[in-house]
Amino acid sequence: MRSLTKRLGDVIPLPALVVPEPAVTFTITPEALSRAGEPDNAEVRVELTDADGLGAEGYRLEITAAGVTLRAAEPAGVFWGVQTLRQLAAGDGVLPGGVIEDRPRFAYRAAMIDLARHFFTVDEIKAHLDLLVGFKINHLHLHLTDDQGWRLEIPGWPRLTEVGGGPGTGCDGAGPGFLTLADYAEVVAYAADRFVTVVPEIDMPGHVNAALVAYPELTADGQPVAPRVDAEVGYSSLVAGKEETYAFVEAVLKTVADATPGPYLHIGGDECLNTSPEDYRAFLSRVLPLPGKYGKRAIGWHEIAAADLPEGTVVQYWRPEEQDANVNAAASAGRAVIMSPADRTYLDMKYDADTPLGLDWAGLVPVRRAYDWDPAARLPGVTEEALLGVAAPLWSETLRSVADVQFLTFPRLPAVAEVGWSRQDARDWESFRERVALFGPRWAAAGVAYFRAPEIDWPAN
Ligand code: TNX
Repeated sequence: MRSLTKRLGDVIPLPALVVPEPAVTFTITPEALSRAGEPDNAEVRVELTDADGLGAEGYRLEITAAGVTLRAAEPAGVFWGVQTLRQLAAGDGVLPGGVIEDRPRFAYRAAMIDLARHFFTVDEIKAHLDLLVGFKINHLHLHLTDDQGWRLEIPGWPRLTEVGGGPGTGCDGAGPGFLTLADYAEVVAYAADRFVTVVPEIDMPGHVNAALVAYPELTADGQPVAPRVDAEVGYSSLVAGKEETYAFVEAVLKTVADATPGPYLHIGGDECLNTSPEDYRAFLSRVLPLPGKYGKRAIGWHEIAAADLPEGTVVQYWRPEEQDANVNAAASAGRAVIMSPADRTYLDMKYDADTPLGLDWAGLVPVRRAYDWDPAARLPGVTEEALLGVAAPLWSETLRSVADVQFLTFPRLPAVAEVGWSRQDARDWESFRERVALFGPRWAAAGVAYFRAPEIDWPAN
């Protein structure tokens, strides 16, 4: 293990440019750090200026013996600069001297949490978000509905949450609960205060058993179906040939669009194994225009690339396969792509064969696998220009607590966050391995139940 002398580049994600001034340090007080970003802070002077060409999220930090100057063109850049300062100040408040100039590779850097298979409360979501923003994650994707539960109140459709969010919902019946629209607004506002955009997902036409249980008029024959709390996928479907389907879908999407200030509405579209290809395309031809009708951009899991995609539609690639002709065609036609290949970014995959939580259908995902890949080289023909960014989904079939969430998220989320923020040619596994080790004692002190991955030389906690 190397010595614990602080270095200016010991930041995750790795900044674009680091110019250390090794003879210089500045010691910051906890008070000044907590007020960083506010005016009249003598220790951290903030300047909003676009003189440096830092872009929407970039920032410039200069640490001298006299104090810290943080410059950015936009408030988001100030916020990310403060996250860098927090990491550098960790422990003793000593900041290494020098200059950092930083800006992200991708505009979309997301973490997803599945509230359907196991519900997490507003306070739990907020606490999780606080840990994510430290790594400059700027989108929080909420998977709100699935076979085992429906987690967002929809006025006019009360049984969705009365039944779909009630006792006995979630995998093994162990994850009940739902967000009222007021709860959702609270999460959205909390995220916005941290420069994070909430991306709500209503999964359809598959993954809808909870909705069918609540409203049997949505089933093919109008007969009730039984609730399910197992982890199977691909058995439920909305009915493409029924007008009731579209009345329901439009009411839901309008409610979610109205409640969401961010630009995206995720309509799912994955694993529709019980929907014929014709019905799938017919369904999407009516549903994909709806986000646009309500002022949003549609995102869908990449199976939607089998349908005609309206301009502006975003495709989220999730499979472990090495190519997908439809995604290729969509990218060639100018549709943006989010990369979340399961064999790299799925936080619910086991780290190794002994990991007590998680799944392994996409293989094991040790920290190095989550780190050591290039999103622009993942699918042949889907290059940098087509990419909106990177996302790390956490599906919750096996999760029962916040500690479970943290165990699968840390340290892999920081790895994916660096994939999304830092320049490919500057990234290096050995460097990441050293930098991430520094977070062990910090997470331990904060009570974060991270996984002490054997690939990393963690200091004693
Ligand atoms: C596949 S990823 C799913 C989810 C499961 C996940 C478990 C995706 C778009 N669909 O329904 O929860 O695998 O890893």
